Amino acid sequence: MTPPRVSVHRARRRFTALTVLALVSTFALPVLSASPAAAATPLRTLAAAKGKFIGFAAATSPLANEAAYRTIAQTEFNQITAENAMKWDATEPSDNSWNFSGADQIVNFAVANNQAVHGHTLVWHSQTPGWVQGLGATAMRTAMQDHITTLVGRYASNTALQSWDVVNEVFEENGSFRSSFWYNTLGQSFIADAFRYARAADPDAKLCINDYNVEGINAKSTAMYNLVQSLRAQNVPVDCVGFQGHLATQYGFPSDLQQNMARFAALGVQVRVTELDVRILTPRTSAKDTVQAQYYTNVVNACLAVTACAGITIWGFTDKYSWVPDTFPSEGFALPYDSSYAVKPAYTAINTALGGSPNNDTQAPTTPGTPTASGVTSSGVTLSWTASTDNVGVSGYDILRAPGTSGGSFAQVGTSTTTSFSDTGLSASTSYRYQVRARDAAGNVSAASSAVTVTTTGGGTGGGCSVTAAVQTQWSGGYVIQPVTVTNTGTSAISSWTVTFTLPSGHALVGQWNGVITVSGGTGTAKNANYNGALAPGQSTTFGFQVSRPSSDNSTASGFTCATP
Ligand code: 9MR
Repeated sequence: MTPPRVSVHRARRRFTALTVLALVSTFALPVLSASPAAAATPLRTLAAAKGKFIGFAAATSPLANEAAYRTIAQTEFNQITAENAMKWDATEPSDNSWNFSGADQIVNFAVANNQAVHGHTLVWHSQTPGWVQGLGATAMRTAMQDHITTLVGRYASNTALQSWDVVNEVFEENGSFRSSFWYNTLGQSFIADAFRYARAADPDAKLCINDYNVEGINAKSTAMYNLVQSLRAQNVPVDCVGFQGHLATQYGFPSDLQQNMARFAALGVQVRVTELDVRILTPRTSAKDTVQAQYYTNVVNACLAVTACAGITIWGFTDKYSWVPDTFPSEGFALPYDSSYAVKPAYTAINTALGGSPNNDTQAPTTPGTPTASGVTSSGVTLSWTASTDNVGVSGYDILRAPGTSGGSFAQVGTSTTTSFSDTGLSASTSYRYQVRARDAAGNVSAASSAVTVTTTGGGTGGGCSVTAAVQTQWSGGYVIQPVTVTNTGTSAISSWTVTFTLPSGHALVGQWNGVITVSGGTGTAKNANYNGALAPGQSTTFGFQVSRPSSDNSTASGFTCATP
């Protein structure tokens, strides 16, 4: 047995503007574990891969007016329930006087975003206008039939509208029928009648009975179980059972949720979690966020474990719009996004339980090492570089290329999941610059590495050489070019080589090794040392040098070319 939970239908408290202000300032916390919407795989993608829906209850005003709300609504969810817009007081406020504006708005949004709609709710004791409540038995039954026929009929041919809560909250906590005006006027037959009217109006929709505090196995859920069994035995078209899932961390998790779902599933009905939220006692803390996240995990796991569980609808998604604080003044923060639309640990929990690997990661990988070039030919080059590191893990590298030895702009020419990349299709005797940058799974991108300049060979045979150069390190007053790699790209040995490069004005050579470098005007000329001029075909050697430059200047030597005289 789960501990008793407080009714979700305690009278709503009306707040004065002053009270609301006081609450806002009491609740104004430093942001806890919330971060900008993670670049995680959306919940709807993950849920669909598991054959489940993941939905939310939509409020019409932010859906119409807030881009941030809409973006999350369409990106993350593949199912929508109208939080209030399809209820009786919204759709038929007086007898046969209809208002479908909110209902249509939600259905249209769902159609536009390839989402299923769950109609909520046809026959309920709450949010039903007084004109219905005061009717005698015959007129009340007729009003119920008219309401169901018109509302369900309106969307029956719309493939987005896939299911309805036909009757809602018909039990008391002890499992007896709720003493509502429906029951008191019509007796329990109103339930079977409602299902039959709904089936007649839409033969394809899944027809559900829905309630709260029925997540675990208890007197109320057992009464519901018995009713569903008995209705189905009488061929009443009950297809589905909704467990609302208004949970609160202070009452503990209904650990027999999965078992409870499974016993309903064995009756042949679909089950679903229809109104999930997990409220906490204010103030919000990270410890409470963690407990709340675990509850969300548990619900997702239970649904995944029961084949007949079609999916989960969260009752909203942002703490900005939640029924909880209005009903339970010292409780709230029940949803997976905070009131600024940042994800909370609960979001991460749902995403993870659905098989995603979100990490709320905003830290970019470190910058990769300057690429070095090898295997330079007349049309290609192989680049390799030192790996980046990342707090979560590097998922790959982008390879960027710019034309020439300076100027132009870098454009991405490929990606690699290793620390090397071969570029092909280059022009002979042409210079290119390459940079690499790293990505992580959350989409964070590192800075681009320093560039290496590559000059393709002339494409002929015989002696020839290529050169690549990398900036090993730099500071405000200078830099080191190392290694400059000279490769014999020909088919016969060479005995000497000459590399030329451009030194920007104000740059001066202050050190060199493994080569003999002279500078004249803005051109550097490097000849081999007496021990590294001889290179067999394919063989490489390296040299390097150090340059001083004005502290305001961050350019480096460029335009390396190689010749074999
Ligand atoms: O979230 C709904 C809130 O905006 C309404 O004021 C309230 C009126 O009763 O209904 C809320 O939604 C309820 C749902 O329709 C049925 N199950 C309980 C939900 C929370 O009260």
